[in-house]
Amino acid sequence: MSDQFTDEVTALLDDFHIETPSWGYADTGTRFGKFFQDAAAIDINDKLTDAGEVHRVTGCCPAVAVHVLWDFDENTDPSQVSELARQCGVRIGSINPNVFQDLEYKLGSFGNPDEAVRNQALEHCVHSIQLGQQLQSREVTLWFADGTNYPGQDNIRERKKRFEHCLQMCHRELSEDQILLVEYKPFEPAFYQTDIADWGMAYLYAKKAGPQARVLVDTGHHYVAQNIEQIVAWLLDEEMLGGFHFNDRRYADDDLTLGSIDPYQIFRIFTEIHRYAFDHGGQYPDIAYMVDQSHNLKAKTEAMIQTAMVAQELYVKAALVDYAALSGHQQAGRIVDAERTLQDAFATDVRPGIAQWREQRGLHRDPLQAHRESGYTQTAASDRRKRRQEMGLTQAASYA
Ligand code: PSV
Ligand code: MN
Repeated sequence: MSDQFTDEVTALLDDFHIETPSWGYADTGTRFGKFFQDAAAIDINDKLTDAGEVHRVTGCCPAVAVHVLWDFDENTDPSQVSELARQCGVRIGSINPNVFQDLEYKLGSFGNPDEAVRNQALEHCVHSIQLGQQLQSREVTLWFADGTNYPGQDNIRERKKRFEHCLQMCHRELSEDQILLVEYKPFEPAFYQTDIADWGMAYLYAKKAGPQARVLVDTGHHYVAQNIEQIVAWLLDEEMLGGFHFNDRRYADDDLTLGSIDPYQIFRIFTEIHRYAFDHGGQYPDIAYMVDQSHNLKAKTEAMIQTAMVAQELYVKAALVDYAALSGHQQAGRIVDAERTLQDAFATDVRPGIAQWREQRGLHRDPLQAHRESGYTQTAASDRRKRRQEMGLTQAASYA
């Protein structure tokens, strides 16, 4: 490994940053209930502190995604949040408007048949875009729970037009530094038809919205057996890939830890990115790498550290592919050799090399060990347990 672990890969790791989500540090659950954790974050302060801990030990998670309704209220001063993040050693990353939980959105937000509700959703998104400007954040990430549950429930073409219009209105509000990311999802919570069901729809909406809109690929938002790396390759080729929400899945949008089920798939996605750079004189595409996971069973900060470590490993493995040899094999139709080129890189143990990179950057060789030895979770648990008591918050598991 050590002779393969070139300066080039070290430089790649220096540039590989992955954003963690504020919602991944708070208590979450399934529709059947929640298993509360004493160390789970109570407020934005805790979330930023946890994200700071993840960055402290991994050195690759400098930004935190925020969800507007979950992290801000009318009394929140954005400059204070930025300052808080700075004190925690991180910065505010993508802004996620929330037009899916308020009761008005029962029939949708941008797709709602009622213009007043569409305007309410638009207003919230515009407010989120402005919040992004105040927080000096670049990505505005749009995900919609919109869709219908029953055939005939609404006019599908009309819903499309409503979306096109609202997305164009959002785009008009962007500053020149901002990027609008359009996320797709094939089903859930809508089960008959989703208004942005796949990458093609997201692509079309983004194209129509304006030049600063791109597609966001959430790895959990695909049907089983979908070839995600092909979607990535196509979006790269069209210069329309804006970012990722990383997680793993087995059945649906399971929010499992990246690479826990199918690490080879994430590796293959990364090979498309390295291959793009290889074909473009070493120029890497400008992509926002973000995690979208809520761990219900694992300790949350630990799971986020594990995620960042896995992301680094798979990114580096994919960088080790001999792309010149691969091109030659592809050109000559040597299928077995081409496939072996990928498999050889995937089979390489890159962990010692990454540990060495950490050491060179003043980090512990093993971020999880550093985190555990610090006693961070125990301290957070006792502090937050006490605060919950003082605030009168109870943590009884509820089952629906
Ligand atoms: C929806 O399933 C999603 O992937 C969107 O990105 C949301 O913002 C996030 O999860 C949290 O609900
Ligand atoms: Mn997502």
